[in-house]
Amino acid sequence: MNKHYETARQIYADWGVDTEAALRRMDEIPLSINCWQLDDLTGLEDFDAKLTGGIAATGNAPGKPRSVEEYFDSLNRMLELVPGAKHLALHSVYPLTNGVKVPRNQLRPEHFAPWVDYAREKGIGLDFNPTYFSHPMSESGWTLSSADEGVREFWVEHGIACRRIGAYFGRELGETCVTNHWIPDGSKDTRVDTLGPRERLIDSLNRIFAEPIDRRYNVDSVEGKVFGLGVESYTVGSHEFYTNYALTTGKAIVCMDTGHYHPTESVAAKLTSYLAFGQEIMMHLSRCVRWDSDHVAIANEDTVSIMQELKRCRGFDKVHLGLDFFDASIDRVAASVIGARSVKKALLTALLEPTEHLLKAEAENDLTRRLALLEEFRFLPAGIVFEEYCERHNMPGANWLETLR
Ligand code: RNT
Ligand code: ZN
Repeated sequence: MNKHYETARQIYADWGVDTEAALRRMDEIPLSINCWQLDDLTGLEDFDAKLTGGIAATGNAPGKPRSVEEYFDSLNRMLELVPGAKHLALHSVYPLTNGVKVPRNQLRPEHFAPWVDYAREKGIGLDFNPTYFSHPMSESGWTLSSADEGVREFWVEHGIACRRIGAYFGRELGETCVTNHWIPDGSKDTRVDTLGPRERLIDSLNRIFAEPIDRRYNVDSVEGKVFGLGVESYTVGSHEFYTNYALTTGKAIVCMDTGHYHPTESVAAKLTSYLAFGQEIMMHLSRCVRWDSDHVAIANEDTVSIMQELKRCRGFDKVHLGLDFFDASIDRVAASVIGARSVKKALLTALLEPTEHLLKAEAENDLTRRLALLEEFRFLPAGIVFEEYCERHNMPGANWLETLR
């Protein structure tokens, strides 16, 4: 036990918080780590692949994997530094086929079978993402909402193929897979017909989700967005579009990426409007610096507020926590570790919050006390409890970077 833990435990106990219960809860809430931070979303099919679709990994830090072996080396080192329950979120461009190139609309569970073995060995779950970009068929900038029936059909087939892979992950690993659908479709300049693409997208999604799949194995999420690079004026799959799709069809849940809103919009503030309707939510925790920049997630106010909201409304069973960032300007393994550990620290901070005191002050309309306590609780010693958490998982604490280096 780290020498400060007992003190921290006592400080929290004085506020009626059981640190041991919080540590147990930490192990029940998995964090889905995006596999694509480790290689700038290049994938395992083509190490020269170019990223398209209005997203970008900028920077040129050394150490980018140049082979499947190097990729796994990065992945292993990353997983060894993130304590507690984890999923790995894969993208469809990470199949393990011994160099055989499989068209995206023909991908099958067997192309990801080694990932299931890997996940089992590491004791983690798997999530999945179809890749509706970085491909000749997405070059026009339109995929599931394309006016070209051939293009649309190809991507519908891809979506169907990916859901089946997600269901395979869930069935094999006994842990629900979230398959997240994000498409780049939109327009750089003013779009005149904004309805047509949205009607086509509804039709494509309905076709993708037509096959019933047991929700214990796979849940699909749909991810909206404000804009992308070169797609500044119109985005077919907006937040409102997917919210309506999810609520009216029940075929998918909404994925909220913290980088996909107007800069002053708070994702934390949106959550209970979904939970009040019994909706599940997928989260892509990221950090937008001025725009959807996909900077490494940190334990800033945005992240902490999301965790606090979920703690206060007991929403953790309805919300899947995932990461989504790709920063190539710093060491890629360290970037992944920093993002994952920061989100876990934010989660622990929220789990340790003496929420009962806040609720009581609020119920008694003692607004002075509510604000006074909110401010005091920011600086309770959650960091010491996190060190203890790392130690119990046989992982380094605050000095983890030395281990990695
Ligand atoms: C893009 C979306 C999407 C991607 C990943 C790689 O703006 O955030 O989630 O980042 O699929
Ligand atoms: Zn995202």
